[in-house]
Amino acid sequence: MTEIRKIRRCPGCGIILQSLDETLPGYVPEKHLERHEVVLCQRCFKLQHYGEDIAPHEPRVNEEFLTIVEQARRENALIIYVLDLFSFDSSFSPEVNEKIKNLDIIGVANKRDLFPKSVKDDKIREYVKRRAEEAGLVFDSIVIASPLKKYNIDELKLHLEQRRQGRNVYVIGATSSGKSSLVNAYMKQFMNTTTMMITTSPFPGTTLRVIEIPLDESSRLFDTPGYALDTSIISQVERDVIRQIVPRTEIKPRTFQLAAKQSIIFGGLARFDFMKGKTTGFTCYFSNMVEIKRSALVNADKTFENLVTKNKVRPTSKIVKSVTDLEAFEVAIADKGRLDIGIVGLGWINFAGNKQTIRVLAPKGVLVYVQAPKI
Ligand SMILES: Nc1nc2c(ncn2[C@@H]2O[C@H](COP(=O)(O)OP(=O)(O)O)[C@@H](O)[C@H]2O)c(=O)[nH]1
Ligand SMILES: [Mg+2]
Repeated sequence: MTEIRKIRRCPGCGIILQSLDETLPGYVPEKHLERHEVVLCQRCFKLQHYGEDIAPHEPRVNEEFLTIVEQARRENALIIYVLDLFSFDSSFSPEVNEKIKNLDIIGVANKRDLFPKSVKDDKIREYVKRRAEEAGLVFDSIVIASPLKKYNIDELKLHLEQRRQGRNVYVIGATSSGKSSLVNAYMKQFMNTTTMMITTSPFPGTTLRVIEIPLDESSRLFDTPGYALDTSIISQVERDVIRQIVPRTEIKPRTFQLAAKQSIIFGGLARFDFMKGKTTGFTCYFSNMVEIKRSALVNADKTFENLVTKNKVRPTSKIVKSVTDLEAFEVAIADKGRLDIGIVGLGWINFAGNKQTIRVLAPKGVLVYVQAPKI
C-alpha cells in the first residue's frame, strides 16, 4: 500500500530527514526516527556533541538565498541583518544590500566579544552606521551583540518588538556571521523553550534550509542559511586552518614598529610589505593563533618560502605552497589619518596613514581592502 509519511526535518539545520543513505544529507538511523518525534540528523548530532562535521557542505549559492530575501520583500517583513565584525567586508554584501533597500532593517554588529573590551560600543556603532549609509541602507537600529557572551540580546528583543508590529522576521547575513547563534541565544533567553537548538559551527554552510520559529499565533522568525563568503579566505582554506584563523577569544592587538623596506608575515598565508614612508606603528588584529613574523623586505620571499615549506609558522595551508601562490596589491596612501588595510577573513592592520606605499600579498581571490578604522 502506498504510504504517505509526514516529512520530518532536522531542527538543527532544517534538512529533510531520511534513513536510506548514510552518505546523503539528513541521514538518521531508522530506529531513531521511529522512537523519537524530534530528532537531529547525524551530522547535526555529531556537530553539536563532538564539534565535528562528517560531510562537508558547500556554502549555499547566492541565488537560493536571494529567493528568500525576495520572499521577505513581498511580505514587507522585518529584517535582522547580522554582520560579522571580524569579517565585516565579506558579510556586508553589496548584492544583498541592493535587495533589502527600503525594508525595515535592524543591523546586528555581531561577535563584539572579539574586539578589545576597551573599545567603546559607540565607536563600533558609528562604523556600522557609516558603512550602511555608504551602501544606501537605512538601519532603524544597530545592536552591538555577542550571542556567545549573551551580550545585548535583551536590546535586540526590545528593538525587535518595537519594530515588528506583528510582521515576520528574517534573520539574514553571510554564512558564519552567527545568525543561528543569535537566534539560539534569543530563544534561550526569552522563549522558555525546550525545543532543540539550531546547530552552529565555525564552518560555512551549517544551516541548510530556512528554519522557522513561531513568534506568536500568526508570525514567525526565519533563520536563513545565509550567503557564501566568496571573497573571504575562509572559503578557500582547509578546516583545521579555519579553526586557527577564525578568532574564538578576544583579539590581542599586536603592534610592530616598521621602517621602510620591512615586512610582516601572517602565518603561511599572507604578507605585508612596507615599501616606502616614515617609520610607522602597524597594529595587527588577527586571531591570537596566527603567528606573525618580521623580515627585511629583501629577504621576505626567502623567509616566507622557508617558513611555509618547513612548516615553521602557524597556520599553513595547502593553497599557499609558495609566495607565487599569493596575489600582490599595491596601496599608495594619499591622505593622513588612521585606516585599516585588511585581508577578508584573516584580519587587518591599523595604522596612521602618512603617504606610505604598502604592498599586500594574499591568497588569490581573497578580498584586500582599505577602510576607515573599525576600532
Ligand atoms: N566569538 C564569537 N563567535 C561567535 C559568536 N556568535 C557565533 N559565533 C561563532 O561563529 C560561528 C558561526 O556561527 P553560526 O551561528 O553557525 O553562524 P550562521 O552560519 O550565521 O548561522 C560559530 O563557530 C559560532 O560559535 C559570538 O558572539 N562571538
Ligand atoms: Mg546558521
